[in-house]
Amino acid sequence: MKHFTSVKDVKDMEALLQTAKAVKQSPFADKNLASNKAMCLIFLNPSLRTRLSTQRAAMNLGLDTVVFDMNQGGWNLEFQDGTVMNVDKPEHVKEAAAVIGQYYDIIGIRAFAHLKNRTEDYAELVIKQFQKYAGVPVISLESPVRHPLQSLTDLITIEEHKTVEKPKIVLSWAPHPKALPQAVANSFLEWMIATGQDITLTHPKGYELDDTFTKNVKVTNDQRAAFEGADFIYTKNWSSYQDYGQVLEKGNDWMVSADKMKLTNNAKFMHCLPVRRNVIVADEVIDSEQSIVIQQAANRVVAAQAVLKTILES
Ligand code: SN0
Repeated sequence: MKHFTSVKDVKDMEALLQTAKAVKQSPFADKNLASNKAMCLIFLNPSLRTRLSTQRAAMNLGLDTVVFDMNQGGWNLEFQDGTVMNVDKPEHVKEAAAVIGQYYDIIGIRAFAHLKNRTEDYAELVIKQFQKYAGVPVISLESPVRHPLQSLTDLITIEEHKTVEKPKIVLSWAPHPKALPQAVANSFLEWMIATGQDITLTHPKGYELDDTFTKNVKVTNDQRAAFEGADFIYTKNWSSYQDYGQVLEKGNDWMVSADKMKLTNNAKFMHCLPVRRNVIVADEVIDSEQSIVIQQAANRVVAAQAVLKTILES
C-alpha cells in the first residue's frame, strides 16, 4: 500500500485486518519499525481523535510526528494548476507538497468539504494534489468525500463486537443544527460494501447520498423499519448531496432515542464523534451499555497504526 485515501488503496483487506488485530494485541511490538522516519500531519480543519490517535499510533511505531495547522502560520496555498497567482495565495501546492515531501516520509492531510460547490468538493483536489506532488505516501485524515481511517476503525469495531456471523448494520441519518459533510457516511458505506456486510441506510427524503456509495445498499426512508432487528446502529448527520450543503430537515424526529433502540436486536450504538448530545442521540442511549462510542474511538489508534505499519513495510 502506498497511499491511504479510500478503501480502493487497500490491496489486501484480510491482511490489514490481521495487522490491526496484531497491533491491538501488542501495540509496542514494532517500536523501532520507523526509526529515523518522520510524518507530517497537516490540518486545515479542527480535529481531536484523528490528530491524537494518529500521533499515538506513530509513537508506537517509533515514527516521529509533526502536526502542522496550515491555516495558522502556514501560507494560504493555491491548489488549482495553471492559475495566475496575483490575488491572495502566495504559494502553490506544487512547491509546498514537494518541499514537505523532502522533509517527511509520510504526509497526512485533512481538508473538509466547503459544502458550496459539489463538483469542486467531490474532486478532492487538496489530497489529490498532495498525492501528485509530494512524492511520498499520503494518508487521508478526512477529505471532502471520505474518512477512511474512521471507516477502518468502524470495521474493526464491528468485527470485535459482533455476536452473529453477518450482523445487520444500519447507517442512520440524524439531525444536526449545522451543515456537515457526507464524508463519514460515504466512506462507511464504501467500506461496508467492500467487505460484504449486510448494510441498510436510512435517511429522510432529500438526504440521498452520491449513488456511487449506495450500490448494493438497502435504502429506506422509514427509520423505524430500518432499526428493526439491527445489530449495529451507526448514526451520523450529513447535509444534502442533491441540494448540495443544505440542511432540509428541522426538528428531532430522527434523533436516536431509547424508544427506537428497543426495536433493534439489542444493537450496539456507534458514532464517529464529536456528537451533539440530545440532537443526534439521546443521553440515555449514548450513556447506556449499548453504546460503544468510546471503544470505537479507542480503535482509531489501532486503525492508524495498522495503516502506518502497512505503508512503512510496503
Ligand atoms: C466532521 C464531519 O465530517 O461531520 C468530522 C467528523 C469526524 N464533524 C463535524 O464537523 C462536527 C461539527 C459540529 O459542529 O458538530
